[in-house]
Amino acid sequence: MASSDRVRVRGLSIYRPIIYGNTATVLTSRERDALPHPDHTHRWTVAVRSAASEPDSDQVGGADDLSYFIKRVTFKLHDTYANPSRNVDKSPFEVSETGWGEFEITIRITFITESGEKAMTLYHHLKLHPWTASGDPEIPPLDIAMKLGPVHSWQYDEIVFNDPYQNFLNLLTTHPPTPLPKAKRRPVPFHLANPGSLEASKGGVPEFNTLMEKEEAERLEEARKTIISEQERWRGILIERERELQKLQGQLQSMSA
Ligand code: SLL
Repeated sequence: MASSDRVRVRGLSIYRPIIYGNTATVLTSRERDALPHPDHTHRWTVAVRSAASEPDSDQVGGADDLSYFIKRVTFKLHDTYANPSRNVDKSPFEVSETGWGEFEITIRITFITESGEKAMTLYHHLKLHPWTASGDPEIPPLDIAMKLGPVHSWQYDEIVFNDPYQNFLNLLTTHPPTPLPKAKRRPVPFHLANPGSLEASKGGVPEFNTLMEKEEAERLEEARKTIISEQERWRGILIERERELQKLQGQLQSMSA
């Protein structure tokens, strides 16, 4: 390695888009019978993948192999699982299991040694049950869930490397990420597409696209406007009540005078 490789390129940032999350399906009664765990109801896969999907694939994301910069992904499962800490040292960075319950998975990404980067920790709530009406805590029965098809819960993120080492930067630039499609070719991940409805679960295999960022910005802007108008409304109510208080205090004073 040339000594210039160990030089950091100051002021430069480079990122790689990833997704992390899970897919889950309901086990058929035949599949359940074949398992050593009769109480297991679902088969699921938790993964870290490139954000872009292979065209016409039934998999969310994963068009690019991320092992050129990721050395290991550790998925820490619930303690009810045997060997809950699962190390995956090559692509695809994923773990498939069966089970009956949802829980929080800790995902630790270790980068290749040459990167000089610290490991990164992400959290994902394993989702088995379909997206239901917002605020509705009810879990649809398994036969209905089975008809709705696979459940998808994926989060888009960008891993940013600041002041990268020259050799790591070279490595990254020789592996440009597959760009996301500009327009919607497939349903976007359900909870973003249609927060709330059971129908939203029927969308098929979702895909991330560049429009989603714009739509997210629009949702944030909408929320900001709602908050400002609520603030205005409450300020009005406060002023009115204070006026009333003053009036009543005045009356009280003149009565006791
Ligand atoms: C719950 N807090 O009560 C969660 C825990 C644990 C899930 C869920 C399989 C374990 C095994 C499994 O699904 N664990 O194979 O014994 O909902």
